[in-house]
Amino acid sequence: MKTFDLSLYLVLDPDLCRAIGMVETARLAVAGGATMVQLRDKQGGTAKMIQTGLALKAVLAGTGVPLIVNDDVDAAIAVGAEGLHLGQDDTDIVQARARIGAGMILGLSVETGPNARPADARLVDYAGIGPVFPTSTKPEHAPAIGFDGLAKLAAASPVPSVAIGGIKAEHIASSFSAGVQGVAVVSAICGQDDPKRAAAKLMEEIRRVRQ
Ligand code: TZP
Ligand code: MG
Repeated sequence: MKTFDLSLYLVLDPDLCRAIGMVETARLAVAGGATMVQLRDKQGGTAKMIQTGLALKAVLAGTGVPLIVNDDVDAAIAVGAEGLHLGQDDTDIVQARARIGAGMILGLSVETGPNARPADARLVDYAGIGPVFPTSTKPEHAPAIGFDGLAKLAAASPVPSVAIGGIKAEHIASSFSAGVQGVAVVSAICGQDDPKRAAAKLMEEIRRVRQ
C-alpha cells in the first residue's frame, strides 16, 4: 500500500539549505513535523542526487516520511526512494511510471498554460499545484495562479494535491480552503534559522485550520 501524508511537504533546495545542508535540514524539519521530503537539485547531476538521496534515506529511516526524488528517474530508482516527482517538462508520465513500477509514489507539477498535462489518476498519485505566488526559489516559473487558480486546479484534480509557490504560515488557511490536502514549501523551512521550529509552526497552523 502506498500511504503518504501530504500535510507539510518539504522541498529541499541546495542553495537555500546551504547553511546546514539538505540532509540536516530534512532531519530537523521532520523532527518538527514535516510529512514528506523531496530532493530537488537542479545543478547536481545524477551521481550527486544519488549521494544526497542515500544520505536522506538514512536520515528518514524509521520516521515514516517518504523521500521523493525530483525529476531524475535513475536517481529515484538507485536511491530506492519512495517516490518520484515530475514537472511538466520532465520525463513522460507513462514512461516514468513504467520505469518506477506501480509501488512508487508519482507526483506531477500542475500549472496553468496551453501545454499543461493534467494528473491522470491511473498513473499519478498526487499533484503539486502552483505557483500560488511568484517565488524567487524557482526562476522562470509559470505564471502565479493565486488562490482562485489553486481552487480551480484542486477541484479539477483527480488526485490529492498540495499548494506550492510562496506559501508561508499565513497562507495555510486559504490554501486548505481552496481544497488542497497539504502545502509544499521551500523557503518557509529551508531558508529559516531553525528549520525544526519553522516546520513545527507550520504544522501547528495546519492542525488549527483543520479543526
Ligand atoms: N515549484 C513551483 S514553485 C516552487 C517549485 C519548486 C518553489 C517554491 O519555493 P518557495 O520558496 O516555497 O516559494
Ligand atoms: Mg522538473
